[in-house]
Amino acid sequence: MAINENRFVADLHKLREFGASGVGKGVIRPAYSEADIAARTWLANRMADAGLTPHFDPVGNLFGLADGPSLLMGSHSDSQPEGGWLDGALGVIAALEIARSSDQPVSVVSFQDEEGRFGVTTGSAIWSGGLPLDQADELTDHTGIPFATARGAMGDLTEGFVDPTRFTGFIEMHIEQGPTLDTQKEQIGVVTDIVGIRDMVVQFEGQQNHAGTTPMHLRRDAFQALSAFNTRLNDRFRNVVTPQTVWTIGHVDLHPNASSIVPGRVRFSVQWRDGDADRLARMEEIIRVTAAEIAAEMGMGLSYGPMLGLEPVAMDPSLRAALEHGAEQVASGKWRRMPSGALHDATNVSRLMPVAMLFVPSINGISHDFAEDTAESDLIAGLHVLDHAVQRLQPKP
Ligand code: HGY
Ligand code: MN
Ligand code: MN
Repeated sequence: MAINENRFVADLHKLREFGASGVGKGVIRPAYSEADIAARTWLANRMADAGLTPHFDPVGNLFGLADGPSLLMGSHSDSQPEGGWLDGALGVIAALEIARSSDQPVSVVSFQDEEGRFGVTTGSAIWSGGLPLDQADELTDHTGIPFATARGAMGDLTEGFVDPTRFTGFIEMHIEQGPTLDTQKEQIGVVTDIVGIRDMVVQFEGQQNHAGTTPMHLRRDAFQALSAFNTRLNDRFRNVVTPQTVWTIGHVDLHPNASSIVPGRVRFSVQWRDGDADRLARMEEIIRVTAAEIAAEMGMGLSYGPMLGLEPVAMDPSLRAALEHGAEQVASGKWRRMPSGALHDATNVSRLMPVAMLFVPSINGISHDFAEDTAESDLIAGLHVLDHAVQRLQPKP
């Protein structure tokens, strides 16, 4: 059966209705939210309609299983707290369309908490054995809710973990989430490698006090500590990083966060990414040394939350070659090989089986924002590349 472009586009828009933000095409569908669980329930029904057997594992990863050995395709359907409609959703719905049109068995997956409400690509990290379930259960989100409690919201739906040996490989289609393809007016990116990441929480504890009466030289102000730490860190990193290295302080919890109180405590995330594991380790050392210096100089207590991370990984050459062949058929002269600076479930799945990834452009390179979008013609081009690749991978009689 041929792929059905209209059905693919209609399902993508249907998924967008779960947690629609009302701003552009944006969605608010964080892992285990009501909208996320409703979307997964709808997806499970679409999988069943496609002749697949829906299966929720203990952490809410949703599989649509084909009978016997199969290729696995998909991505995630949870979103960032302010997310775009395609990040993850595209890979899941494209997989569904391939599964219902392909001659060979294709299973579909939507991993849970790829966006890291509780960690880094949590659902696929647990399934792949990279993160033990008992350790994951102790992780908390930024409001203090434990992972164990959140996944309990899916309790009635879940069964055991799926045996990964039933899958012959994994292909994930995704939006690029960066400017390269859009700037170069290209349609397809075939991923060569996915960068590695480290992510941890740092806390400075000073002394909360009155903002009118506490002399400047007696303060132990947690915000001033964070500010000094950030400036010194940027300076120190300059000797170590490349133009591709990135680091972000993206979440800051300043206590008690009031205009007339010298803040006594700050807890903040530090995340850094690079394609070289040695560089990631060197950056961690710099972070820890710098934080300890600031704490000593400014009279702060210093503590760290759990350090999470994923190693850089290369894509499987034969799956990648099938995608390259498809890209040449569909978008000759308008595709490239490229690394991924964003993280993906494929990194975790590569512990279990060969993996490969395909990108389509992000308009203006914007993602993790309600404004995220891709031209419909590019979404459809990506779907056709997948279709070509899957046909090429079909076992020869
Ligand atoms: O942060 C990432 O790279 C991914 O979108 N979760
Ligand atoms: Mn994603
Ligand atoms: Mn994302």
